Amino acid sequence: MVRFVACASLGTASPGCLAGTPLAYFLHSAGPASGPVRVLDWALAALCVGVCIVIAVLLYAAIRRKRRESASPDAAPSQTSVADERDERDERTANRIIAIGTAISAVLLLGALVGMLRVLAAVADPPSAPALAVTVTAYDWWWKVTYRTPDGASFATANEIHMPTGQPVRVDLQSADVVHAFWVPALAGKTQAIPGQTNHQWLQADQPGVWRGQCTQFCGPQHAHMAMEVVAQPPDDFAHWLDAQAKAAAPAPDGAPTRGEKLFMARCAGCHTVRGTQADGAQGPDLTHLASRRLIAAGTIANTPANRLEWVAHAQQLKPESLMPDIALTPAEASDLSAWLDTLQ
Ligand code: HEC
Ligand SMILES: [Cu+2]
Repeated sequence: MVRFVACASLGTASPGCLAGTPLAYFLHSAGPASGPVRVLDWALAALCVGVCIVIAVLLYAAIRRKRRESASPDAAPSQTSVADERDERDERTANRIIAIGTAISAVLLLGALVGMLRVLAAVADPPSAPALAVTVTAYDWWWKVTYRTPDGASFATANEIHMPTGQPVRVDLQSADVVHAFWVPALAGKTQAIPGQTNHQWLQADQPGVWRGQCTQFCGPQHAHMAMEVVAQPPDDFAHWLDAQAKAAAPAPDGAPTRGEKLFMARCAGCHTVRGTQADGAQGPDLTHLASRRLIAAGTIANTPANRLEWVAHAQQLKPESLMPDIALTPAEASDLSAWLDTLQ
């Protein structure tokens, strides 16, 4: 926790500093859509700490006064007029303190309101028109990401949003089932994904890097395992990535489907699409370039060949109630399938 706050407050995005901490970047800003929000975060945090300190001082003073009063019992009857005068004075002071306190609170709260409105206005629109728009559709419990290529075609990936650095990207946010919310703290505030409507937000990353995001609207048993990553790349690298992802899966070298591919068509194609094959299921993520992704199951596990097989066999243990069933395979089938999944680069 201490390391986390220290790293985040220094504003260092160095992976070494924050690596391994889920959503470690929520106190760090990596672009202009989140910068003003972060300033507001820290200002409000400072204000709250200030209020806590004032309350602590008041409590201390009240307790001390109580102790002093009980130590010196009421004045003798002959002194009542002096005591009355003191009470009156005390009451006047108390009223003054209440008035000043109310005024200070009102000014601070109004200041916070003005600050918030200014931040909302500052992040409402990107500095320039977004060159790229991606559609992010929330599903129980993963994210479909749809891109349009410069020549007008479109294709989908899952749970990993790539974007070029230094320019705003518009996110058109939809939901396929229930209400979800999309939040990549380092890049922008959160926006809800609501069935039947499209909400918009924009992201911009000043530097190349990978930032984690998370569903932030409770959407069912696997809500906590509904993360995604935003990968910001220099524009040239991004253009290459887009080209490669737009392509269909590479066919087998001799043209004939392998045993692994056939198995996939029989057991997986009803739910998953692999472009360039007959698999065109829409219930699960597009797997055309599965092996190129960093994580699977919506940011839950590293995308290694062993983990992919583990996921196929035990999805219900790794992500109970997820809409991917456990699929029992013999060791020979598993290795055939694995060999084919490896080719989906
Ligand atoms: C009944 C539909 C269904 C079937 C059949 C199915 N899947 Fe899935 N699969 C899903 C869903 C839904 C997800 C998303 C789960 C999540 O992350 O919550 C998923 C996720 C995955 C992922 C993770 C993808 C990513 O990028 O996160 C892989 C890999 C995968 N499935 C492989 C397979 C393979 C291989 C088969 C066949 C042996 C298969 N699936 C059969 C529905 C299905
Ligand atoms: Cu959720």
